[in-house]
Amino acid sequence: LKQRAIVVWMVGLSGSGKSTLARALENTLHEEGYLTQLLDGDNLRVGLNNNLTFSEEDRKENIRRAAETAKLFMNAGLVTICSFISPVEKVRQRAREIIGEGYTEVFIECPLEVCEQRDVKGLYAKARKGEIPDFTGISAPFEAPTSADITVNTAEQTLEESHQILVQQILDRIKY
Ligand code: GGZ
Repeated sequence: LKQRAIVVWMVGLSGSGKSTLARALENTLHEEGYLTQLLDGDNLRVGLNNNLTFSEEDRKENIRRAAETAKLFMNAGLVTICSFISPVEKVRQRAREIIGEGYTEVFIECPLEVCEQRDVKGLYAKARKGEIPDFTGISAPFEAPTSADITVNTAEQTLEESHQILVQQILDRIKY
């Protein structure tokens, strides 16, 4: 297999562009002939993690299960792309410990104000009205990563620019 398996762990607020960049990264890596697996908060919470809420405890468990699952795929040789808010340093540290050497943290940086203006799914408006409890950035904490391996800024760059940076950085780490 002509690839180094790693876990690309994407961190960022709702609306920062994580899922979009994760899917785009997966598509490009496919085109380049790499085998990948995508794990996304949105879809893991429908299946494997469907008993979990957004309480601090449940987010911790969400990330623990995601990290354990990612490790299985990584050890099977796949470039595993994970897209979870992963809001606090403590849970990211846990993911880093579970996954070990291949853990590659990517911060999808975007100010809360910009995410809130985008409000793609109308969740921020609902959170402001108190209709969604524990909403990250509004009524639940988000600690910006301070030790990310790669950072892209979707407020200052176009999606295409962020994508290109990400692809280049990841290819450098996975190609022989
Ligand atoms: C944050 C929430 C919440 C609350 C629902 N807080 O942008 P989205 O909608 O499509 O993706 C978000 C997703 C976040 O799930 P994660 O598993 O990534 O979160 S964590 O890592 O913190 O466990 C958002 C939606 O779920 N969503 N309620 N209260 N995001």
